[in-house]
Amino acid sequence: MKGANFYITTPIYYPSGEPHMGHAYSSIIADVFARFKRNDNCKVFFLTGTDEHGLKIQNAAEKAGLDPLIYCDKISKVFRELTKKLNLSNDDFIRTTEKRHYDSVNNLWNKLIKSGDIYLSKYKGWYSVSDEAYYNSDEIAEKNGKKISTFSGSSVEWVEEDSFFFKLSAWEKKLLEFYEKNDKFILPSSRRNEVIKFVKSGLKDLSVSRTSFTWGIMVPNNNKHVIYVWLDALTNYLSALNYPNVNDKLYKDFWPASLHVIGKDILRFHAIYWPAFLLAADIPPPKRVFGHGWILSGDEKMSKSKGNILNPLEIINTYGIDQLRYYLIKEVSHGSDGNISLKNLESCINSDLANNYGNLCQRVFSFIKNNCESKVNKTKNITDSDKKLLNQTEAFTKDLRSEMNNQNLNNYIKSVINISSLTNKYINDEEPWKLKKNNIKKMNNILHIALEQIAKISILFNPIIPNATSKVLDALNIEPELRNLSFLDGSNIFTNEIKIKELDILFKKIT
Ligand code: ME8
Repeated sequence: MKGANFYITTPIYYPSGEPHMGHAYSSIIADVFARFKRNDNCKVFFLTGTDEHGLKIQNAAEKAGLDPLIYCDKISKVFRELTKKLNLSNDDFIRTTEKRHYDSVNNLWNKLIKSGDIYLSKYKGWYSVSDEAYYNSDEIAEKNGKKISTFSGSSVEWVEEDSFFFKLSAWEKKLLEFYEKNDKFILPSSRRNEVIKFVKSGLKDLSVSRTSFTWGIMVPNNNKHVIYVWLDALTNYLSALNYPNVNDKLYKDFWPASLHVIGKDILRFHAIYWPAFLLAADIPPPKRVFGHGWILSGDEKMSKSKGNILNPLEIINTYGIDQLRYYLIKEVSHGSDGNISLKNLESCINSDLANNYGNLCQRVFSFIKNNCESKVNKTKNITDSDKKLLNQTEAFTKDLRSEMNNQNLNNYIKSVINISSLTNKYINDEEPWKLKKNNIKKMNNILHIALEQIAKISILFNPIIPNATSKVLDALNIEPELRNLSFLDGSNIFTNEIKIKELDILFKKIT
C-alpha cells in the first residue's frame, strides 16, 4: 500500500565553523524518519543545507580574511561532505545564496508587504549575533560585566537602527487558535507548552530587516535594508520545492512540510515566527515541528564556543557511522538532552550491536552455512515456543509506526533491540545444534523462524543502521523493493525456502 507524501527537513546549518555533534544529531534523526517513511512506501523528500547570510557569517568570513561568498562556498562544501559521512539520504542540499532561494524570499517578502503585515520603523533593543536573535529586556542578564541572553547564554549587544517590522503582535490570537486546532504541531508536548506560554505572555512586532551590514538578501527595491536572516533562512523550506511556482510538482506534492526537525534552541523561530509569516502570506503552515534536546558534554550544550566538542568525523573514523547513529539515537531520549561520552558509546556498541543484533545474525548465518549448505526450507509446524516468540515480537512491533509518527525514536529502538534479545534467547532455548542428528525438520523450522526474525529486525533497524542492515538483507537475498514494512500488517517476509549468502562480521567488539 502506498503511504502519504512526506516532506522532512533538518535545520540548514550556519557555515560558521566545523560541523559538530549537535549538527550530526539533528541530521541523523531526520534521516532516520526519512528512511523509515521510504521503507513504509511513502514518497519522501528530505532536505538539508546551509544558512549563509547574516552578521554571524559576515563576521566569520572577515575573520577568515575571505569574501563572504567564497567563505561560504568553502564551508558549505564541508557540510555537504558531512551529509555523505553521516550517510544521509537527503534528496536535496540547499544553499541560501542560490538564485532559487532569492526568488522565493523576494516573493514571500512582497506578499507580506501586500498583505499589510510589514511596516517601516526603528528598532531599539538587544540583539545576539551568535543566535541571530532579538531578545526582550526581561530576557537579559549580566554575567562577568557582559550582557547576555538568559534564554541562550549568548552575549547580546544594544542595537538602534531603521528597520522593517513584521506585525507579529497581530498574529497572537490566530497562532494560539492554530496550536489549539493542531495539537501535535509542536512535539514533544513540553515544548508545545513552552511556546504557548510565550505567545500568551504577549508578542511584540518583529524586526525583519537590518541596516548596519550588507551580507544578505536586500529588501526588494531598497538598497539600504537587508532581510533579517531568519526570515531569509526559514524560507529555504519553500525554495527547495521551487516556490513561488506553486504549480510545480515538487511544491504540489510536498507542501505543507510534514516535519521540521530542529533543536530546542531554535523552536521560537520555527513554531512562532514561521507559521505567522506563512499564515500572513496565505501559505499553509507546516504540519509538525519536532524540537529535539541538546547533546551535552558534562551537562553543558556541546558547542564550539564552549570548547567541549566530540568531533563526529573522528568518531566515525574510529568506530563507524552505524555505530555513531545507533548510539546517538539510543542515548538521547525523546526530546530531552543527552549526555554523551566515549565510554558509553563503546559499551552501547558492545551490548546492543556486537553482542546482541550482530551476534544474532552471525550465529544464525554461520550455523546455516556450516550445517545446511546455506539454505533452509519452510516448514509449517509451529510449536508453542515458536508461537511465544512470534506473539512477543508482534507485541513489540504493533506500536512502532505510531512511535515513529510521534518522533519517539527512543521507544522505537528499545522495542527493536528487545525483539533481537528475544530471538537470541529463543535460539539459546531451542538449541538447534542439538537437533542436527535426529530432528532436521525441527532444526530447519527453528532456523527459518530465526531468519524471518533477522529479516524483520534488519528492516526495522535499517533507518538507524543502514550499512549493517543492508549487508544482512543482501545476504538474505531480499530484493531492495521488498525491504519494506508491510510485515507490520501481519504478512511474512519469507514464504519459501531461504538461501543465504556469506555474512561478514557486522560489528567488532570494542575491547
Ligand atoms: O540554528 N545538541 O544553525 P546551527 C543538539 N542556521 N543540537 C544542536 C547542538 C547540540 N549541542 N548544537 C546545535 C541554526 N544543535 C540555523 C538554522 S533553520 C531555517 C536555520 C542544533 O548551525 C541546533 O539546535 O547553529 C539546530 O537545530 C542545528 O543544530 C543547527 O544549528
